[in-house]
Amino acid sequence: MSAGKRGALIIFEGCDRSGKTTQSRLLVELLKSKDVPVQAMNFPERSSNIGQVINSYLTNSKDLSDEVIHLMFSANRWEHMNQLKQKLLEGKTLIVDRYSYSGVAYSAAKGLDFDWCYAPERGLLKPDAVFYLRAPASDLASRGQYGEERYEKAEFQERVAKVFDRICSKEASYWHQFDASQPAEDLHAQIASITDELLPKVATQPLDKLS
Ligand code: NYM
Repeated sequence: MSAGKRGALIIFEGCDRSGKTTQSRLLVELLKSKDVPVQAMNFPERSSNIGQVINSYLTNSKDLSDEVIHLMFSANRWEHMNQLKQKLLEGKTLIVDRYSYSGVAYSAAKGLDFDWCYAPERGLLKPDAVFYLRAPASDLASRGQYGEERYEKAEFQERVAKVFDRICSKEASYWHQFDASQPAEDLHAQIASITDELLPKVATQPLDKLS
């Protein structure tokens, strides 16, 4: 990369089955084809010790209180922050499937206080853009059976979507909402065009923190 140019931190958010995984893959492939240094990541990152506890919880082999698992998800982001920062400063753009907002949305949907949920996220790197894939939970459910993991129930997902909507209207300056029920190629084209404008714009901006 040219001196002083950093990569962008781009997050995909949305309910389960909203197409985040497909869209992040398409965006990574596009950027690679343009020789943009890029890396895909996702949270939870299940390989660390904390990540393995989260995985046991999600696959129902372990029970933890709502508060404890919430803080584990947050700790899982914190334990990777130096690594993310370093990559961004080296000029790598990071395309991340889920971040702090999933942490808040899934826990607040269980009834935990919104501000309490957000508090441990303060100080983490602030994304340059969040691409929020939004579709009615009934549409998402009709894409096929939800899996076996915790949270994969239409009624719960509807509550999660409400919290995402609330965050989206509060953080409108860097959140971009998309209709997730449109064809994947159309969605990708919109995401690609926003990313095209974003990368040169943020390249010389300092990294910011969630406040
Ligand atoms: N999830 C994910 C949370 O509850 N809190 C978080 O902080 C994060 C990052 O984990 N149903 C939930 C949302 C998903 C589940 O994510 C696993 P994925 O993207 O399916 O691996």
